[in-house]
Amino acid sequence: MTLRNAPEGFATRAIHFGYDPLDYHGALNPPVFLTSTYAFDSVETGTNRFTGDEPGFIYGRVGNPTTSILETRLAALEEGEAALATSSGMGAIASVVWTLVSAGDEVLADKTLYGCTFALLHHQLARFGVKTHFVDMTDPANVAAAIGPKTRLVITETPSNPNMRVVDIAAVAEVTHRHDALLVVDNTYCTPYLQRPLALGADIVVHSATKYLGGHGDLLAGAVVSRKELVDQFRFVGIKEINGACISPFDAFLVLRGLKTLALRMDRHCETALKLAHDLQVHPLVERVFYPGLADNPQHDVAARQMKAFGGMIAMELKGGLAAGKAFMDAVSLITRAVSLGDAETLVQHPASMTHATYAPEERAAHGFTDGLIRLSIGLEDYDDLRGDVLQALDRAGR
Ligand code: 4LM
Repeated sequence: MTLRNAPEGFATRAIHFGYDPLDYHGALNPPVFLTSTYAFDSVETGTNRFTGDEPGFIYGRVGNPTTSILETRLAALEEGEAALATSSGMGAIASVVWTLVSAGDEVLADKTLYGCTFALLHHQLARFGVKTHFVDMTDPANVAAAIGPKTRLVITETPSNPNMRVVDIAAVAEVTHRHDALLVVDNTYCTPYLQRPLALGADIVVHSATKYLGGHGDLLAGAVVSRKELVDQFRFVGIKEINGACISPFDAFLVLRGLKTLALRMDRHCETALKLAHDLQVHPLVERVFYPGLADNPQHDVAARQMKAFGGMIAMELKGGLAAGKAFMDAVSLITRAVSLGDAETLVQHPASMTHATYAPEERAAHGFTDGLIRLSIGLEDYDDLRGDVLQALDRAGR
């Protein structure tokens, strides 16, 4: 896919692309168009907009001028032709999946995914005659072995939620395309600042914009970026006719505001996470740290090749297992006990009982994460304060 607006750098595009204040009375920020419907100047215009013969807005479920600015900007940042903003990350994933699969099709997914994505693919699609197979995509040979003539979609997150496994996007894209399937990459953990899956060969990128893109824990949003032909289908079939998961214009405005500082925030998230991962790795109470920036991480080389930096998420297991993990989480004071990620505040949560409670205990074991795993979303606080809280909580957990 071609890079739109190529001469400008990432941060410049994140601040400016797709909006000229002089088109809107000089307003520095885009107006929020709070309207559900749009007037047609004649029946003919309305009819032509419905057939697609004339450009223009029809109804808020399929488009809004504020949202369009966000979509143009996200497409430019992900190096895609077009984007669709949605009401949440699950809205984005559901729009893609429900638009593209039919009864009898199969989906191939990586073995660890965000809990509700797993639930959609494993529990819900099965009710409609679509079977999902899960394989460990950290080895692309497993994709080659499991993909078949019925495989419509190959789906992965990288790094994966919650245990930070890294999948080689280019290698999996190559296998996927040999079998005429489409590769979907959930780029929530990285954002386009750290990783651009379309440039690596993926067909569709999905996001929970609730996380780093919004960046402030004050909205729910999602996005899909792909070729225009596919994005049109997600909009006019997925959102318009299947799930109605359109973003609110005000939330689109908030995501645009968040994007202005995305590059700055990601640099800080990554820098702090790398420091903390190193400090945790040598702590006597810590059994294992899952962070692709650590040199002994099994997928460190792939991560270094396809990511600009290693992200702001860390998972770890403590030596005392689940009991020590719970004691650690109850002992933090600066850090907030909460699910979600990508906010200014550092958050800690327990995947087995929270974000990944959709996996049955035996599924958690089969899919490779333990009940003792703890997940940290590293915020933007001063490093010494964050480190101090982690150390005192580990100290109390170890007593
Ligand atoms: C969480 N995650 O992990 P909405 N894709 C990924 C995600 O992590 C999430 C979604 C999609 C968490 C939420 C509670 C990789 C969500 C779904 O929550 O629908 O915007 O995104 O803590």
